[in-house]
Amino acid sequence: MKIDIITVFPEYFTALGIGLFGKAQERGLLQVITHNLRDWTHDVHHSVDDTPVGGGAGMVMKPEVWAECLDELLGMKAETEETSGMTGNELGIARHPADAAPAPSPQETSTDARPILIFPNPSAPLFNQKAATELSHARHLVFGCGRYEGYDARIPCYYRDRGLDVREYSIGDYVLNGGEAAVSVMLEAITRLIPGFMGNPDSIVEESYTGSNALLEHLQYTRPTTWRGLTVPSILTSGDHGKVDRFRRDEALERTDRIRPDLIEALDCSALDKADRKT
Ligand code: 6GU
Repeated sequence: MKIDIITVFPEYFTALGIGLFGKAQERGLLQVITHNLRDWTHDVHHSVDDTPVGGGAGMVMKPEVWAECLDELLGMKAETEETSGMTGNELGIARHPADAAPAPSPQETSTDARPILIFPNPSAPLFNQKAATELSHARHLVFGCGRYEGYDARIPCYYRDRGLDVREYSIGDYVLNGGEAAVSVMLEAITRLIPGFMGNPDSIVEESYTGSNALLEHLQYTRPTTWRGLTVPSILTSGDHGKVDRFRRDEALERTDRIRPDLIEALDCSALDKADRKT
């Protein structure tokens, strides 16, 4: 998978050389290129932002700089004012960035050689395991990290209108100063699902939020079985695999109901087995 990251803080991503992510790059499974957005500016101050049209606090990232950068990375021919036409914006009203086109199915993305453009945005739909799984099938991801109050809403709109798969995601209901932390979170969730990335592929099968279960995981213990007076549940040391499985399943259901009742509500009933207690 090829990954381009556009940011005004390329140093932020030096951490991608660490651990499994670094190893995956050495092995050629991932090719990560970080780009400094300021390299596409032409003014002496290398400015990437301007005040919001209509007033308000903060600064908004300018569309021209982003477009010069994205056109180059995506191998698209630059358009001038005269040739751009009025696509998608005939009335002069920019489409809201959250009004993203429906995401293609995983089957489509897995065979799709088109780059996928991803903009972190606190006002966008939530990034989740389903999105991570879908994106792990892509051949080329381009992340655009916004800073300040965000980026001009016409940027995602423009590339979507030109047939690109453009996604905007938030990573949670809180505000960050910029998209860099969100991109590193998304990248970690996506890349660990690429076949060959993990040392032990089994470890991604039984986790929370995966499979048809989408339950929180049961608790984990290692030796010693008694530590500072605390003992692991005796069923786990019984050697009875059927009982261990049942115990873990009950614990997963109980914890999910208590900590994330929204996941129980969303549970597919066909994912429950007969022995699952009604909660
Ligand atoms: Cl994707 N960006 C920013 N700036 N803040 C966020 C976020 C993204 N997701 C949650 N908060």
